Amino acid sequence: MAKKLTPKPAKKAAKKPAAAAAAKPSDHIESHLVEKRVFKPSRAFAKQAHVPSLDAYRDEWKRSLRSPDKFWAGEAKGLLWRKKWKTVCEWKPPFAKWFSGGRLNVAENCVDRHCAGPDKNKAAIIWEGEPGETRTITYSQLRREVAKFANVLKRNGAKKGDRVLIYMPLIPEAAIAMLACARIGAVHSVVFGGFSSESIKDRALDSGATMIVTADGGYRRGAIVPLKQNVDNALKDGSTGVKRVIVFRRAHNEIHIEEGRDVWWHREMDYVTPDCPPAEQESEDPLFILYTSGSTGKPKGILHTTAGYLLGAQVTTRNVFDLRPDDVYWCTADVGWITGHTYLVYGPLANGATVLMYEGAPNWPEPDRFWRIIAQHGVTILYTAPTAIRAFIKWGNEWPAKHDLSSLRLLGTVGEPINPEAWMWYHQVIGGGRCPIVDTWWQTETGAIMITPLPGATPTKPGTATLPFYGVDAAIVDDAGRELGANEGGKLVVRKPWPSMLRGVWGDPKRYKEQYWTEYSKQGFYFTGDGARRDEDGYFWITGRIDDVLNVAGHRLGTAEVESALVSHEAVAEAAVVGCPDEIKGQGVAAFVTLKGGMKADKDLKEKLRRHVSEMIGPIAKPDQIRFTDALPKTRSGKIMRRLLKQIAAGQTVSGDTTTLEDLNVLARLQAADDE
Ligand code: 7RM
Repeated sequence: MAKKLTPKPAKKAAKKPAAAAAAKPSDHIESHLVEKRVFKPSRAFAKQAHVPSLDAYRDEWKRSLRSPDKFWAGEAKGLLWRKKWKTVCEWKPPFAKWFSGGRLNVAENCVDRHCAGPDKNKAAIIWEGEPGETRTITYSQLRREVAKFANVLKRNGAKKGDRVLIYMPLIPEAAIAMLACARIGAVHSVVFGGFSSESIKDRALDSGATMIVTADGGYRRGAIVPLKQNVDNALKDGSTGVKRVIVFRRAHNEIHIEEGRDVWWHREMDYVTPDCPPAEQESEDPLFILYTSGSTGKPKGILHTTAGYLLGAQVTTRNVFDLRPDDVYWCTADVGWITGHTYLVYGPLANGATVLMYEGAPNWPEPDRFWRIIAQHGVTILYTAPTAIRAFIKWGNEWPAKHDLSSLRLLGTVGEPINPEAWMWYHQVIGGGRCPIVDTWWQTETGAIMITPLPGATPTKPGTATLPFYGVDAAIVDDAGRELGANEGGKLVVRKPWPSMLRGVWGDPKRYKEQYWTEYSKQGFYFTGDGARRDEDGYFWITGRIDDVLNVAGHRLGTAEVESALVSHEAVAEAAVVGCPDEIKGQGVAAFVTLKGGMKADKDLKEKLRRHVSEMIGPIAKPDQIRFTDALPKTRSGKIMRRLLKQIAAGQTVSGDTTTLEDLNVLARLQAADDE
C-alpha cells in the first residue's frame, strides 16, 4: 500500500482570527459572525492541488460553458473507450444524448484499467466490518472477483439490459455486484439495506427485475438485519418477476433457501472462471436505476446511463476531492444512496483511488468509531453528511479527542445545507483548522456534484456550497425564468445539459417531464426543486427544497435558516422547522428541537429560543411552536421527514408513507409531546 500522507498543517487557516475562529470548539459560535468569515485555501494546499487558484477555476469554468462540447471531449480522454464517440452532446430538450456512437465498459474503466501497471497491487477497497474485522482488496483481486461474479450472473441467466436488484450490507461484495452488472451490461438497482420488504417488492415490480443479489444478514448496531428474510417476504406473493436470488453469506444467521430460486454466492463462485471480457456498451446504454422519493408517496426510478455518468463521476471526484495517488478516501454513505454510487464506487475507482468502506453505525460500539477508523487506516479525505456532524457534536468532543486525526487533509459534506456552527465544528475539531471543507450540492438526478468549492481554489464560507462545477450552468431564477440579482431568493435551475444528468424516470416519461422540465419548459431549464440565493460573490446558498420554504406574512423564510438560528444557540443540538397553518400570517413557524446533554427543556428555554431566533433573523422568524424532542423523524439516509413534522405541527394525525422512517418510535414520542 502507498504510504500515508502527512500534510503539514497550514500556517494559519485564516488571516485574522475573528472572535469565532479564536474560540475553542466547545464555545458557542454566533451564526452571524461565522457567516462573515471567509476561509482561503492555504498556500500549501493550493500548491499541490489539481486546481490551484480561483482564477484557474474561473478560466476553466468559462471555457467549459463557452464550448461545452470541446470541454467534455477533452475530459472524456480520461476514460478508456473501445470505440470513440461521434458526437459529444445531442440536446433535444428535455432529452440529452452524450457521446453517441461511443462504446466502453464501466467495470473495465473502474477496475481492469488499473491492473495494467503498478497499481494492480494497490488497495482498491479497505473495508472494516461493524464487528471489527478488516479486509483489503487490491485492484487485481477486485478484477478477479468482479469477473467471476459477472460469470455467476450470466450462469444464472442475467443478460444485457436485465434489471438486477442489489440488497446488501455495506460490504465489498455490494460494489462487486454493481461492477459485475456493469461488466455484462445488466442494469442494477441498489435497494438500501435498511428498507423493508415492501420497498423491495415495489422496486422489483416497478423495475421489472428478474434477479436479486442479497446476503443472509447484515450488522447494524450489533444486531443482525435479516436481509434474506426481507427478500423472502417481498417475493412471497409471487407478484414480481424475480426468478433467481443469489445470497452472500455474511452474518451466518439461519435462512431459508428456496430450492430452484435461491443459490449461494460462494458455491456459484466455485463454478466459474475469472475470465469474463468486459462487454462493450453503447454510451447511452442504461447503467443503473436508483429509486428516490419525490413529492408524492411513490419513489421514482432515476435512470443513469453509461458514458456520461461515468465521466461526471470521474471528473468531479478527481477535482472536488483533489485526489492524489496515495490518498485513503472515505465516503461514509451507503451504496443504497446516490452518494454511495458515485463517490464510494464509480468515481473513486474510475480514478484508481483507495476507498475506505465501513459497514456499520458511527456510534458502535462507542461514539468514537469514525475517529478510530480514521486514525487506524490513515484516512486522508472524509466525506460525510451534516446530520452526522450534528450527532457528533451532540455526543461530545471527548470522542474525537481520543484519536490522532492528523492524517486528514480534506473534508466534505453532502445531503442538506450545513449550518455554520456544524461547519465550524467540523473544521476545527475534526479538521484541526487545517483541512478545507467542500460543501457539495447535488442530487440523485444530477448524478454527480454540481455546486461545490474546489479545495485548492475556492475560498469557502460556512454554509454555502459556493460555485458551480465545470460545465454546470446553474442559476437562480424567478417564476418567469428571469435570473435574479444578488441575495434575491429564487429557484435553482440548471440551464444547460450536463453529462451525468438523469435520462428519465424508469417507466414513466410523463413524470420525468412534469417533475423536472415543466416549470421552465419554455426556457428548457432543469428545475432542481431547491430554493437558493447567490450572495454578492456569486456564491450559491441553498435554502432547501422549495416545499420547505415558508411564506410567513408575505415574507420568504427558509426552514434551514430558522434551523440554523436555533442550532446556533448553545442549548440546541438539532432542530427541524416546518410551516404550520396560521390564520393571520398564512403560515407560522413550528420548530422541533433536540437539546444538548444536560440542558433542561422548559418554558423558560422556549422563550429564550424564540428570542434568539428573533435576534438572529428577525421577529418574523420567531417560532410559533417549539416542541422539545429527544429525536427527530429521519429517513435512513438522514434527511428529516418534514412531511411528518408538518402534520404534527398542524395537529393532524400522521398519515401516508412512513416506510423510510429510521425509527418509528420517534413518531409516537413526537405525537405525545405537545407544544406546552
Ligand atoms: C446527494 C444527495 C438531493 C437534495 C437536494 C438538496 C439537498 C444535497 C446539499 C443539499 C444544501 C448541499 N442527493 N442537498 N446536498 N442542500 N447543500 N450541499 O443528497 O437526491 O438524496 O438529495 O438534498 O435539497 O435537492 S439526494
